[in-house]
Amino acid sequence: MVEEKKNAIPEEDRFTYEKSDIENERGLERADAKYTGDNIQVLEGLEAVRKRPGMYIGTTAAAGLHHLVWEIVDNSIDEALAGYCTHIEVTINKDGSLTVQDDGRGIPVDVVKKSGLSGVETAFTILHAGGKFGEGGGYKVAGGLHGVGASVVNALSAWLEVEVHKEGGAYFIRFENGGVPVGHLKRIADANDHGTKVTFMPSADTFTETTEFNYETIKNHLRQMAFLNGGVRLTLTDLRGEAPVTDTFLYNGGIREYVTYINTNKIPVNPEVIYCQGAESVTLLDGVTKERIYAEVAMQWTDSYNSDGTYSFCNNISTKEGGTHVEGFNLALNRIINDYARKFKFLDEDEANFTTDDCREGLTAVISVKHPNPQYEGQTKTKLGNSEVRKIVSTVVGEHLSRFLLENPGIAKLLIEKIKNAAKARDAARVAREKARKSALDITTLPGKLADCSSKDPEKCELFIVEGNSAGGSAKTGRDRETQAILPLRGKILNVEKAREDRIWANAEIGNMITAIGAGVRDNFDVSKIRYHKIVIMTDADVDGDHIRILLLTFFYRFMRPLIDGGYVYIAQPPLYKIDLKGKAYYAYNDAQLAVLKKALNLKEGYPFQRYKGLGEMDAQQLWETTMDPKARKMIRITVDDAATAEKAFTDLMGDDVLPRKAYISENAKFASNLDI
Ligand code: 28F
Repeated sequence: MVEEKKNAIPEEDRFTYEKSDIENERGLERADAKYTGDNIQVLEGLEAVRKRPGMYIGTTAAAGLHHLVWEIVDNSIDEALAGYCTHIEVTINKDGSLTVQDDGRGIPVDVVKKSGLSGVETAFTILHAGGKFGEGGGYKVAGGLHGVGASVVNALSAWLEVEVHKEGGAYFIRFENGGVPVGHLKRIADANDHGTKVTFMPSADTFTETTEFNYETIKNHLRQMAFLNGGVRLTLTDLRGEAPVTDTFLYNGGIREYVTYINTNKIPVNPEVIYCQGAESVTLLDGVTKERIYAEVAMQWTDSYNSDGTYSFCNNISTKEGGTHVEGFNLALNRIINDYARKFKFLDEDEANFTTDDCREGLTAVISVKHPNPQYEGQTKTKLGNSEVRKIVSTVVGEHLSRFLLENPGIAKLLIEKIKNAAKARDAARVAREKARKSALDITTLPGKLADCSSKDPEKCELFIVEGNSAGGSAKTGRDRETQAILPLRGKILNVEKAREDRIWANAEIGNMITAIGAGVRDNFDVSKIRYHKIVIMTDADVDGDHIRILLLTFFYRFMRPLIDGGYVYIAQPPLYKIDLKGKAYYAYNDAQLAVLKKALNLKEGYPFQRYKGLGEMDAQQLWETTMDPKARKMIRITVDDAATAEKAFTDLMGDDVLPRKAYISENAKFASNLDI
């Protein structure tokens, strides 16, 4: 690939380029960036990132590791949004490094006045360099920073290589130990294509938990990028296994296709996705620069009953806490639906308006705005604060939706009738909820089936929700009574995805869980009131058990979302196999472990072993020592790193089409991350 410079340039003249190399670069100015103050500052800048990575990427756990990927991919996406790149390839290499390659213009290779370095070296060594908007650009979201630029990736990489193809030449530079350039940007060959390729190896000094990229995580992110940036092709390839694994995403319909994807297996009310877009110019803070704000919305109602199917983004970043773009959308939705309902007598004079929730029942909407200078607010900085956005979105949606209803009276009728039913169910549910809430709040009515623990310190307490009475009995006997409570489930629980709210409140199993957890549900769910800091789902390791597990996860996702977001939900992992040898019992939790165990005990071929069919086959002692004892057990902690994926997973599962359900159940909970807790 490139003849490696044997040894890095000695410290003292690191920023002095050999004249020959530079002047041969077809008139590139000589970069005599001597060891000046700001170059020392350059190194200190990257050192600062290495010292406090959390400041720049939010966390050094797996989520932070993947932030490095998003940073580099974002730079290619920006090149695509500028109209110069159509294909972005992400490759997880055999050695664990990751490559992102685009076919854009190629990062500028000429020398940047201010830093005296090439554009490439500036982008990869100066903090916030190449920021999207002017000096020190880049914007902060999601706990860490977004758009901090590629220099943060460089600072947190054991090594990083950049190859730029531009104007007939191929240029290369390598950095090591967190961004120290090895040699300088060199022209290494002719090139008749164009683009930028970055390969980096995350530093194990920074990412102590894991430096292993997760294929699903990257795949979900690239799919979302492809939906949000219609027309850009994103490819992911994993070279770590025996054979390469690859996925390609290209959605020319952009967010319209995103809505269609989320609505897979749901029955639409309006067959084609309603799409609207608009833009407006604003003058930036400097009072001079005019920038465009773009807003686009795609929406489709389906036969589902949930009202939280709105996904909002700003500059391709998920604004999980919503913000002014969502407020604008809700305002328009509520106004247009109610005006139409009154105009065509679906609502009588004396009847109250539909609420926004009524209007959003079964609605999947994707709201994507592009803003030159976004202001984020909220707990995790994922709430868009720019007030001018509210009007833009409200106008765009208002105009388009009212036109759609007027032009499609048949569909409008179906929609309004669905919304009207939602309003009726809301009233009925409120009555039922009021009743359930009263019983849920006075703990004395704890369900009889709950074998509670004696400790009252939620941090220490765990609630095991156990499939079947026999396993429930063993769990009650085998548990640690001080900290472990048991709630046996009688068979399948109600599928909240397909049931209307009033039926949900009437369901005993659901009511028992709400009462036991003790923190209410939905908007008045208060995570500080939960009675257990671990909610453990313990079901059989068969398809029925998996189904019950997913029904429970659907319930938690729909009614106690902070429980999942806060990482309070776990899945118990009972052993699959047991081997008795010389009076001792050995357990294996999967086929691989069974093989290892057989070898470790050097058993003869055909030595008998037990395959557990259900929890009920274990006695209390075995259940305790294999699945409940904190010192021995292995549990999966549920996290939802991508709401839309989870949304689709649930509807895939709960949808009418059995195939995705079976395929889905057989895999582990897709959005869980294994942690030995
Ligand atoms: C695999 C990662 O980083 N692609 C990129 C470009 C193209 C230009 C550019 C990037 C600093 C602030 C201008 C080229 N020609 N892929 C990438 N492709 N950065 S990053 O310019 C950055 C400069 O603004 C580019 C003309 N204009 C811009």
